[in-house]
Amino acid sequence: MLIRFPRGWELPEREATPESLYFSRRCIVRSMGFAGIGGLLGGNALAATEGAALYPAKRNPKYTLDRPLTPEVVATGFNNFYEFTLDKQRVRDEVYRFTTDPWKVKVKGLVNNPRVYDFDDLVRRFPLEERLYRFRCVEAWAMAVPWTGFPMSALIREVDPLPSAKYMRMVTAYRPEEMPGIGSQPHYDWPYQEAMTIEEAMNELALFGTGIYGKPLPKQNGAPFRAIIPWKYGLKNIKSIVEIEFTKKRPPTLWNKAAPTEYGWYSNVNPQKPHPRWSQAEEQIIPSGQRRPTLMYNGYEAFVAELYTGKEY
Ligand SMILES: Nc1nc2c(c(=O)[nH]1)N[C@H]1C(S)=C(S)[C@@H](COP(=O)(O)O)O[C@H]1N2
Ligand SMILES: [Mo]
Repeated sequence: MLIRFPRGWELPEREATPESLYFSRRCIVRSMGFAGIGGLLGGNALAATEGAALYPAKRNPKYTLDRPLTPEVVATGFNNFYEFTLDKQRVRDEVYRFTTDPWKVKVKGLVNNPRVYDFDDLVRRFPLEERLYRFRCVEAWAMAVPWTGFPMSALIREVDPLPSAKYMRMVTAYRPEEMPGIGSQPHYDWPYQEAMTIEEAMNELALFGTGIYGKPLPKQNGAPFRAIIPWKYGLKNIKSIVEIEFTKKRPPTLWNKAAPTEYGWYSNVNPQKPHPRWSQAEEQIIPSGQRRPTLMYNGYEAFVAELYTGKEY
């Protein structure tokens, strides 16, 4: 993984939508309600009213931040999604071929209720909420994002893992014809895969994400369905998930397999554990470049420390 800090990160004027403008637009949309939006958008009425019914989801006030939210234009314009390109500022321009509707998510392996969810059903089946979380990439840049999604635990309870299941594996769509980065980086072990223990996935912080900034996920952020695991490095937050499998054996993961000394299987945020080529003691907030001390478990120690007591990762 290349470190490319957004030093001197500058936005063209036309893209720099002030947050205040964005929020007032959102309020207008909300006050128009169902009929207003459908009427306005004509042909797109169905999609628009569906979106209006689900987004913005109610914010869960339990999860608070110690820093301002990252501007939307930054979080949706500076992305890691290697299936498309390694150039973070070009991901959003390379996703146009990627089709995310219809979308199915297959849940299989050691469960009592294996099933295939249609994303449109999935997103209605489990109540959505908004949470403000810190987000920390292993490359040492950090942001703060309003995610929409639902706890992984809700889906896990429904599929009901067998007692022998210990791990949850997640797999990204593999579509070389829509994802130019797969062909240009054949040395990675595609499809992108991630995994965690079921115990970790049952933690209240772990979400399946469907939205960001009060709207459905844009493709560059992992539409329509991704993992949000705020105490782990960004690379664990796998995007565009098509398959979830419950296993007895620990599944391999793309980055851990590619470079095990650089990207641990657990990849919990830890200021004391340097990457071989850089310190993790500090992080750089995007887009300002402000430096802050990295927090143990990204500041979520109170929620997750007990998962790891007595263990060495
Ligand atoms: N499928 C897939 N998921 C992925 C990645 C990727 O390259 N492919 N990159 C990861 C990394 S390294 C980071 S930092 C986050 C970035 O998420 P964002 O673009 O929404 O900020 O996505 C993670 N999920
Ligand atoms: Mo990352």
